[in-house]
Amino acid sequence: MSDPGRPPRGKFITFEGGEGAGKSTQVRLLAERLRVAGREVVTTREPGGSPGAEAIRKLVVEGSVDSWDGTTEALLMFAARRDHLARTIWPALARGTWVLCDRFADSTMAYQGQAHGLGRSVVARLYELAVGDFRPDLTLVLDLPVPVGLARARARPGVEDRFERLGHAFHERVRAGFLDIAAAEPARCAIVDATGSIEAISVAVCDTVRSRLGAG
Ligand code: T5A
Repeated sequence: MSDPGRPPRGKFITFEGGEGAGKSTQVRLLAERLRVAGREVVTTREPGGSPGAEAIRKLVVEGSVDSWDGTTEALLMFAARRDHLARTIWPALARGTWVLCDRFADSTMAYQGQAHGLGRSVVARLYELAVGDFRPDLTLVLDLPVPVGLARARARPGVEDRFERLGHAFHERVRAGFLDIAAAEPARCAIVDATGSIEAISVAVCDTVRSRLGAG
């Protein structure tokens, strides 16, 4: 039974996947559909999503590939995440707003933990310190072959970022990392085939939100 003295907690939905998987596109489309259905929705992203975290984003996403090693990257990601949670995500959820987030901690597990070789236990310890026992209500893992995602990312306007310049093998490890996470936590995660049209993927995303969370 809900506590009448406390506002309802919104849902926290994260979108994960490799470069160019279509996360930003699908965050925007799901937000539009939820708003039409009458929900308050905040869209946000990682790294970033609060002024402090956006400043950290600039440090990690820009510059040369070897600016940071995997450990430093993971520490920066969790510093940004802590600020993002405290200033943006948790206050919105407490108001009953739904929060749709373009990447969250599974990206640190896949990129720094798996692809950079930092290891699952180190990332899990940082998670515990920065995030505690808070978890997304639903994580949509947008999955597609690495060359397709990189081609999409490179075709969009803007400058190629540090991570896009890492090699094919790195991005294959990232993809495997996300699939491992989804296999290990099937109650939280759903894999969405991201190779189809934007509209077909949007329908799959909405169906998953409806079946898992009873809305969308
Ligand atoms: N990172 C992040 C870590 O290493 N550790 C961490 O803990 C975190 C949080 C920055 C980098 O930070 C790393 C991972 C990243 O490399 P970012 O800026 O969010 O993260 O970079 P990406 O997530 O890679 O952003 P992209 O814009 O490349 O990918 P999206 O958001 O998945 O894709 P989207 O929606 O922008 O689409 C890309 C292009 O493809 C088109 C779009 O129109 C767009 O042009 N597109 C499609 N085209 C055809 N068919 C479809 N179905 C399409 N869907 C989208």
